[in-house]
Amino acid sequence: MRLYHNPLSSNARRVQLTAQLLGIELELVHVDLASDADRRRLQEINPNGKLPVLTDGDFVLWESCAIMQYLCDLAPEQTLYPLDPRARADVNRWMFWACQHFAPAVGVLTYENIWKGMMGRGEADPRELARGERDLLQFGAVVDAQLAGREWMAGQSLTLADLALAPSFMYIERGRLPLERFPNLMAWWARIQALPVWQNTSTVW
Ligand SMILES: N[C@@H](CCC(=O)N[C@@H](CS)C(=O)NCC(=O)O)C(=O)O
Repeated sequence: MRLYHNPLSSNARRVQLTAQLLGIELELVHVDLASDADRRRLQEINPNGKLPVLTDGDFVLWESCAIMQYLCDLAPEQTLYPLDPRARADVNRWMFWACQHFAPAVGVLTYENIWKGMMGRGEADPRELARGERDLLQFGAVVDAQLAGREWMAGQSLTLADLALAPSFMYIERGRLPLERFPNLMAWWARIQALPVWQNTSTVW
């Protein structure tokens, strides 16, 4: 199986974390999002022009969380994606939530504080910073409350719920994400960082 990715992509990292924990080897294909030729090739396999994309023979799959779930479904005996309907629904809930709410709030701050300057698009916009901070504080409080008395987002073992959320923290410092005030969240983040698989997938940047 091939994974089209870029080491700076938090969405691609979700998939790499999952694959490594499942012991599934992926052939990594580096996509340079600044290259027109790479962009054209990416568009051919994902009409959204976004990473990550998985190919498994003639099967092409995009959307990071769908890829994570597919990999788990290929792995017998895996524990990252429970089979029990309620436990699975709980994990699904946090995966959708991470994509729909948490990651976009992080994205506002990482764009304003990191990518905008790198792309020569000017200074951070104070209104956008305020919007990102407001949203992230709201959603950070939800994570903090969920982690009270729990080691991991969906209970006492690591699941796709954690792996969907964790890559949003890649840029906690550079993106100036205001999350230090949440003790349960920060303790979870320390547990994530201690995972060998987190260290194996870390970017040099
Ligand atoms: N919902 C998608 C989001 C994919 C996405 O936004 N990927 C980013 C990299 S982290 C990307 O390819 N951005 C390039 C662009 O938007 O032009 C997923 O979870 O896979």
